[in-house]
Amino acid sequence: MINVKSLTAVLVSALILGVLYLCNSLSYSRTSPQQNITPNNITPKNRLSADVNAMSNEVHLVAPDHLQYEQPSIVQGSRTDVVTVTPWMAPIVWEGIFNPVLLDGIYKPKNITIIATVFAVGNYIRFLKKFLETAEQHFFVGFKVHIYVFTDRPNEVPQVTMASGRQLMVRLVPSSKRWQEISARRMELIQILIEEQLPNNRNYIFCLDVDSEFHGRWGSESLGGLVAVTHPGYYRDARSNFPYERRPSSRAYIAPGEGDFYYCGGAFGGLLQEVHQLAKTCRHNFEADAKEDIEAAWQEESHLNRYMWINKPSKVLSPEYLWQDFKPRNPEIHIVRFSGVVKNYAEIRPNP
Ligand code: UD2
Repeated sequence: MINVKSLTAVLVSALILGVLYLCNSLSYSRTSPQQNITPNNITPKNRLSADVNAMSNEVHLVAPDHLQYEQPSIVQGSRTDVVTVTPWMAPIVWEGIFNPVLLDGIYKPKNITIIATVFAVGNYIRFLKKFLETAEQHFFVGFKVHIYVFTDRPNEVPQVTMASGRQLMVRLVPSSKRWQEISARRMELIQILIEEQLPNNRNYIFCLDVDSEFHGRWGSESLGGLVAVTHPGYYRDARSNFPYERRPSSRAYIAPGEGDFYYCGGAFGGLLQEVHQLAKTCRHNFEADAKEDIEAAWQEESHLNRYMWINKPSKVLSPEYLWQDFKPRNPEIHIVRFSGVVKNYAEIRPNP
């Protein structure tokens, strides 16, 4: 015989559990993926959906139905002269290893925005016109692109006609008497830009030197969680010869037997949340060093190299993605996509 008292107790408990379950589901549905989650308002409850959103761009690659493209092969590749994967299994991007039609077919429907930052402080404003004009021709053509120009001379920002979906944003920054400070402070300003202006962490960002021009496609093949570019000056060298910071007292220190590649300070990128972490860490370490009167050998580039050694990039771009105009092309460089122009340091820098 069922006792009436215990039956009532069971029914009341079931009712309470049901109400609790409903409240719980409602509170989760308020943090649906559509909600605008910024890095500043990520709480433990919505952190998961923000991370999944960002990651899904990286892991969920959907090709358009019936897209026609060349058959891929795992036994014959067009590049046998270079290494195309790191020991931690990240692709190294060279001309010939990727299919631009297929990659654009996968990434264009994702409706992502590519953000680029470029600093043109003091005399470096003179490089901005060519940078912007050539970016129009080669940098993520057909994608939504937002270029943030940081300058102390907003009136000298050139007028460049931009295609639909592409925008230029100008941010005022103070000038400085030291080029080292201008270069290094970029990490702080990139960190703040991401925190305050770029809430959608599904998007990608590339941080680029202004004294450079595009010459060939730089597109969806370069997208990745954390993206580094191998420096054109050192990619054939032994790591003991890399210009890493060698003083153990610096937070950028890397010992002669350590490190993977020497990466450029002039081009790096990835998902917003990854680059935010990188910029925040490099800024913190640069400033902590400064309090102890240490400036790493190559300022933020040294800190970036230290960061990338520990936090391995998920995609490595070959020196096609940042060559130097004064260097003759090596045979493995089939295309130069982006390169630093020849400049007279004494003429353009505020200090020697
Ligand atoms: C290398 C790096 C650079 C940076 C630097 C170390 C490459 C190709 N370049 O170049 O990114 O890591 O070493 O600090 O990897 N800038 C101004 N106004 C100035 C000085 C600099 O706007 O007066 C900005 C500008 O965007 C420039 C960037 O800072 O492109 C780097 O300065 P740089 O080009 O003079 O540094 P460089 O050639 O030593």
